Amino acid sequence: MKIIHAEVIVTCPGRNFVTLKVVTDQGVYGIGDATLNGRELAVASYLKDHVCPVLIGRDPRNIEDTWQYLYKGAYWRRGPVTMSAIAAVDMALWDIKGKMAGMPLYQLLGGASRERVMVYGHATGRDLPEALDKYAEHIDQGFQAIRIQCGVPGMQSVYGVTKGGGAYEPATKGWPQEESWSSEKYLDFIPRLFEAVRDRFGFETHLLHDVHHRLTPIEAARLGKALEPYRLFWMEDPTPAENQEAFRLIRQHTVTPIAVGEIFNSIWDCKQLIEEQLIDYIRTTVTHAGGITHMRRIADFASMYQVRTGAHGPSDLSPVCMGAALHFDLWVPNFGVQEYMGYPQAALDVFPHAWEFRQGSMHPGDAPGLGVDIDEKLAARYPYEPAYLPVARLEDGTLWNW
Ligand code: CS2
Ligand code: MG
Repeated sequence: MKIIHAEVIVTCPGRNFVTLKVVTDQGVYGIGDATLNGRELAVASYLKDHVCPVLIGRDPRNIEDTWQYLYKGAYWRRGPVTMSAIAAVDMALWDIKGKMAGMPLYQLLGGASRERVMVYGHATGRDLPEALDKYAEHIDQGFQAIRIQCGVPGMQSVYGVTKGGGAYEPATKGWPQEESWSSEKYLDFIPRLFEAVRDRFGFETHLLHDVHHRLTPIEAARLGKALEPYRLFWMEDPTPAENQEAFRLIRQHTVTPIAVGEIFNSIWDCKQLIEEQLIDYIRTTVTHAGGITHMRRIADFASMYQVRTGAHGPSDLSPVCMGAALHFDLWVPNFGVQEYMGYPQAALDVFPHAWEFRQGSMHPGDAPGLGVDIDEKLAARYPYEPAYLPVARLEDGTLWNW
């Protein structure tokens, strides 16, 4: 069996997505997601110019060998562009293997460890009353886990909150938007948000919050401690994680669980955080962390330290990644939760999928392989549109972590 064709499809049904399609000499093909928000064409070129040519003639059944070939063979290891490209190939090959076997991917991984996958949705409000209303809507939709983000009094823009209300999409067309940030205002307000949520809704629902890399370690420690009475499921990305030792300081002060890893792309990025048990949930994703093959390695390593998975699932990872993630989640023994932000209707139409959402949980479906396809004709109707993630500055103009 041989790969005879590999191509990259870039489409913008509401937002940009990069998809790899790998075709075999037996008529079976597989697809993989290679979307890296705001830097899409770098991965598209990596695939088109450097990876697709060397895939031709390879046996698609040898997934591990192909993974090692692309990882070790490039000499230049890791990084989001490289690892997203490898991930797309890996996903496509697992898709092919599943189709050949006539089995959904989760069956190839070892079968289902649970009936369905618990997902968390985003309740976001420009102010406290709106945030609480959104939280109530999520409870009505059946979510058992809800992330809450809220506008902060005195601050013009906050991560995770749309200016006009409605679904959050951080990437914007044109020049990167500039947001301003005050850790002081944020730290003063956030405990009041959680107090209000627990007062009104009680403790039945898992409560999550994303700090989005904004605090220093000691500030993060203070926040974690202040939030303890509200028993969070997790506090996400409390401080940038390039320096993993920083999390020791946070851990010395608080038992609020910590989730990190959405911008990580290899097991090496999370090694110290996991082996020193400095985090509770690892948020790497199939697309950005080297595909199913590498995610499996990360999850197995994490399981040795009772760290559970909590994969990133924003709208900027395509419905192809969502399918792969759900197969993985259904199998992985140390599953925690899966993020699900949802998609614009146009994106759902371009990517016909077997996965489904119902009452706060999801299932990947039982179609062979990933159970996700791409409608290429429809995709061609939505050409690529340059878009950037915002940048954040402190109130005095200093560039900060967005
Ligand atoms: C976020 C993302 O989902 C999350 O937790 O942190 O929205 C992230 O900002 C985007 O994926 C960036 O592209
Ligand atoms: Mg996040």
